[in-house]
Amino acid sequence: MGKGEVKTAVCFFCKPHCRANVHVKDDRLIRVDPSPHKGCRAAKAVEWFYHPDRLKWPLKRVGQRGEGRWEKISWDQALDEVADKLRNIKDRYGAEAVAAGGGTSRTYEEFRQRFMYLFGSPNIAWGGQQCHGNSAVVASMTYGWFPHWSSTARLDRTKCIMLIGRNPPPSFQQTWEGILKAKQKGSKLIVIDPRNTETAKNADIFLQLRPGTDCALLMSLIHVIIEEGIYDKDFVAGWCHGFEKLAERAKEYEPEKVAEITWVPQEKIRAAARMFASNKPSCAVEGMGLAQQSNSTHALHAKYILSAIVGNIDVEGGDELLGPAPFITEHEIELPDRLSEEQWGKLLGGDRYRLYARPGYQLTQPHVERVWGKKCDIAGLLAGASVPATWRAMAYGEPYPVKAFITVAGNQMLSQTDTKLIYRALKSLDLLVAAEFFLTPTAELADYVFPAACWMERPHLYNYHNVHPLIVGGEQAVPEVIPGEYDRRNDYYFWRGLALRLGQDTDWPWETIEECYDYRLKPLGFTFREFLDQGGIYNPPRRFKKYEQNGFGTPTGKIELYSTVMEKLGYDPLPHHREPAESPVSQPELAREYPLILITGGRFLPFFHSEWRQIDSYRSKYPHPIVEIHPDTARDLGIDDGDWVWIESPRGRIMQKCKYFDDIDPRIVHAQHGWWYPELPGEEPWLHGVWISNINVLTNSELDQMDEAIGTWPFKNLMCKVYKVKTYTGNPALPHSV
Ligand SMILES: Nc1nc2c(c(=O)[nH]1)N[C@H]1C(S)=C(S)[C@@H](COP(=O)(O)OP(=O)(O)OC[C@H]3O[C@@H](n4cnc5c(=O)[nH]c(N)nc54)[C@H](O)[C@@H]3O)O[C@H]1N2
Ligand SMILES: Nc1nc2c(c(=O)[nH]1)N[C@H]1C(S)=C(S)[C@@H](COP(=O)(O)OP(=O)(O)OC[C@H]3O[C@@H](n4cnc5c(=O)[nH]c(N)nc54)[C@H](O)[C@@H]3O)O[C@H]1N2
Ligand code: SF4
Ligand SMILES: [Mo]
Repeated sequence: MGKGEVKTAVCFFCKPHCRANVHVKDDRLIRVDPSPHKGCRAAKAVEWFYHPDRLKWPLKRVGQRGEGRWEKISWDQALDEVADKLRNIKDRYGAEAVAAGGGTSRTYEEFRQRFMYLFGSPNIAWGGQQCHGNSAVVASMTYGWFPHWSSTARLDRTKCIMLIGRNPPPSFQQTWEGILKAKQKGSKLIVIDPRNTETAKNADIFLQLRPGTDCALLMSLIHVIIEEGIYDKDFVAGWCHGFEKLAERAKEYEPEKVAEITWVPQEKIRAAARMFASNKPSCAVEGMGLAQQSNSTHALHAKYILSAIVGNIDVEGGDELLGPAPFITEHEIELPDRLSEEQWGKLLGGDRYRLYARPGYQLTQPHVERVWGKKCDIAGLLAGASVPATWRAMAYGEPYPVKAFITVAGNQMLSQTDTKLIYRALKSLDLLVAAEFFLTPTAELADYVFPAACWMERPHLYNYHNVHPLIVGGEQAVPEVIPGEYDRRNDYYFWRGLALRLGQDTDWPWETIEECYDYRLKPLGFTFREFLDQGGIYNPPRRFKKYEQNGFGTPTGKIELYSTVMEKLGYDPLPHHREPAESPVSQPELAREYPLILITGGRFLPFFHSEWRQIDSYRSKYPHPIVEIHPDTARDLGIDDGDWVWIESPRGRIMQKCKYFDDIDPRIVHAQHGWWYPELPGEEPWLHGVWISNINVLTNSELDQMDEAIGTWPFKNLMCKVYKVKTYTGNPALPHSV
């Protein structure tokens, strides 16, 4: 027996991305030291790593798509065959007929971009439109940078924190720890959420709003702050563009009127405005409750304006604009300018959601680069093709056919909007390739599945898309390949493998990811190994008020309360409330049949999106999907606590288990996302139970129901009805696990 070792890797089981100690002996994973964060999944790393369902070899489909019959093949054969097919599709339909995507950032996304741009396709369709990508783009157009909330140290200096649709106890535990500490030091907490969550219960002021009305609420806060003259007059005069026009617009949002729109009492609106403006530095942190709306651009713009007029920008404890890290950034690796403008013009959805496409990028990015002095992308990496538009191109060939899709680290059948459309799209393809850990419902529909190395099996240099200067490094702890046992490779190997076979050789000089990291760290004067040996963390001192030297990275060099970018793109330059595309107010007819407002996907422990459902020690404790319903509503509908109920929207119905939940308005229900049943068969029609409890069977994909400038799909403002699932005593007709 060899001697045990401890290696430090960057953990990707969840968002803190801790450097985690991985104990290894004779190439076997022994354990990972869990972090102190509540619900740390690293404690289950061994159960996850050696789970019998984890993919070990590349698989090639035999039989019909979705039939669940696979042949084990080598990496070389799989890469050769996929590359051939991609070449054929490009020859026949053009490079844009190949799209690529993934989910929340989990891997080396920069190489997906590099591969695709060099291949000639702009169509990268991932989740950024509804998760942080939209925040980053709106922040870029307003501030010329994205104030990133990932650091919690800054909360030490914060006097008032406003959480807008963010519920950190289950979603960002480290942020929650920071908030609790800040509260102990006297910081105020304002929470805006339709549910009275643990977060809300800790708030000094809780604004329990109607879903999808955040923009009206935030504009009303702005109204009060301007009306009462409690904004930062010097900062506004010196550094903000368009205050007069903003003040004019804000007049429309009197608290009296906004109370009706939002269901938030006007006194609370006034109190929150005063608290936020008078306890400084304050900072406003948005979450998916704000970001996943059909009016997300305006709601986000209003949030950024609110912070700006009280003078919170780039001050310690406020909304800090930290700038990029001084190394070769991910964006420099991506090579977006190698794609011709002609090909950029084909970006799916780019003509409609222009802020999130090339036009928006071209209006914002040069100013970002002017101020920060390098190709650091805030506006661009996160932008891309409209996801629903991409599914439509696959399913219907409109506006042109998309014939191949490569998904790395995404489970779209569970995580993206309108599962029926996605299913139709994936089934229409000539080629679906997935790089995965498990045979998810999405991977089950693939032609080739590549077994990916996980975070313990790969090195990583983590900087979260250049949004801050912090760099974290971790080493590979466990081998990717143990002959005869498994043959996994990291996602860099996958992309480079395809690239080399498709004539991109000169652009991929680094044989391994470590070599690429050596190259990226050169400006800092050390190699990747040296960086790890020094402790693997680069965290330069933060500097504030940097705009005093170079201005802000926007077209006017000021914070754009009035957005010249939006104006040029043909959108309203100032925020306005737009009713959710699907709401009792915008669609009273529909509301007769679907009377309840549906919000989806509020985070909960221990799960992370659709992952971990096959891990017995978790599933045995959390076996079922939960829909929260107010007891009054449930009783009226004859539903008991714990009953299985159908949740139905105009798109379809699924079932979850009712939990009586007092802390929600009786007119709203909240359903969990990410539920599939790995224990059910993988072949069609089962697809591991993807149609049973998956909330995205109910969400929508009509292009005119998405946010107008970015294309965000609204996960948090829809309509539904609920009713009890029929059961017959003594004969539970449902599958055991359900
Ligand atoms: N209705 C509703 N839907 C939602 C949300 C909601 O609130 N409501 N939230 C949305 C949000 S914010 C997001 S970010 C998305 C998330 O969407 P996804 O990221 O698609 O969700 P996951 O279930 O985490 O799927 C990721 C898949 O990638 C695999 N994977 C993980 N790491 C790696 C890796 O390093 N390499 C490879 N090759 N594979 C890997 C995992 O096994 C998993 O199957 O879901 C969205 N879906
Ligand atoms: N345990 C766990 N942690 C996770 C994840 C996970 O899947 N599981 N996913 C990670 C990812 S990718 C992300 S993006 C983050 C997301 O984490 P958060 O940003 O916290 O997002 P959610 O939990 O989706 O929603 C936050 C709150 O928004 C509220 N909300 C719903 N509709 C509205 C609305 O219209 N307005 C307002 N103001 N609030 C509303 C919900 O009630 C919920 O309490 O979590 C990350 N962390
Ligand atoms: S599971 Fe999450 S909290 Fe635990 S070590 Fe990994 S990143 Fe950190
Ligand atoms: Mo996300």
